Amino acid sequence: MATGGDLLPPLAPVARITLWHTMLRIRRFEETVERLFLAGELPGFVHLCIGQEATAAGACAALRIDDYITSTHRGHGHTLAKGADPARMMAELFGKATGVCRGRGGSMHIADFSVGMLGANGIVAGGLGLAAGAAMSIKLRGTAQVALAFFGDGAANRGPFHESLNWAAVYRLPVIFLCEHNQYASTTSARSLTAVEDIADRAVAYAIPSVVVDGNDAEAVYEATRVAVERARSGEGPSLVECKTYRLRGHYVGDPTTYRDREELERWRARDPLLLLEYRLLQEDPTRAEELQRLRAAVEAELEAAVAFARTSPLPEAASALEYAFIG
Ligand SMILES: Cc1ncc(C[n+]2csc(CCOP(=O)(O)OP(=O)(O)O)c2C)c(N)n1
Ligand SMILES: [Mg+2]
Repeated sequence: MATGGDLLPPLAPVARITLWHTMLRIRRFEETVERLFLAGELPGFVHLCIGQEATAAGACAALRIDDYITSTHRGHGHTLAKGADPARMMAELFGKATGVCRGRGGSMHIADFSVGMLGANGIVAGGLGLAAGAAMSIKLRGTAQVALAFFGDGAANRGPFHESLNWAAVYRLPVIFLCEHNQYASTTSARSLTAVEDIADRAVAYAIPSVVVDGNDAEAVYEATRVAVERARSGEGPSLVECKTYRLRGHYVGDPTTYRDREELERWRARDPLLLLEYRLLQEDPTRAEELQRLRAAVEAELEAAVAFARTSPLPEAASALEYAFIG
């Protein structure tokens, strides 16, 4: 096992503004995607992570570009936070040839290997095994990388969760299992179908250290992930980080969300991760307002350019339909 990757220090003030900026980029990207989808401009099916931006931004801030992540069906935030180009991501969602997967992946199978993003996944819990496999390859190749799997509370009730944790523990793999506990799996509340309050409790069964954090606090997510990454990089094996959060939108765009009440939604809306960090940053130093405003404008310009790029890009050639497919 190679050790000695750069260990990251606690966040400096400027890095906390970057964290807020990343969350804003995700929020505005997804609000735009929602609007475009409802206008009929995007094919397929779209799951948004609005309300959960702190987990993507906080966790990826603790990773290097050559570290790996695996994602879920709700993967735009993870992909952006890991460093993918929003214009090529937008083109992917439009199914265009200039997309990060040449228009073949779309929202639910978005990936960008150039920034270590190994893929969103239509199979719930599919990413855990892929991350354990990536971590196995890191160990065999002897590099100082780590792998991190984002997964949901619903995924923790599937077999691959248990298989991946056991495998990672036995081989002391450099992997972080990061649970985005957003209280629901589709329309089912975790309370009704998950026997434990904290998914982190299950890590004990595999001798894996775990921690539960406020998943709407990007700094807390960063700090917990940083500790887990240090453990992985120094050869001490896997960790589980559970982030308590909430999706402020439906399971998918178009979900009427009749299964949750208004009061619950309002309670979580008041804990919007972007507002929480913005409040903290401005409380400490009100003069930061100008900087935040400048970043807001930059985000809008970036998005406008991304949408224009996606709209004007060509669709893949029909004759290329079988390219990049593995045909036995
Ligand atoms: C193996 C499998 N079973 C069921 C589904 C249908 N499905 C898609 S998303 C989802 C809920 C997943 O919940 P969770 O893991 O908590 O992620 P969240 O949607 O909350 O981000 C389900 C059941 C699927 N895609 N794959
Ligand atoms: Mg969930």
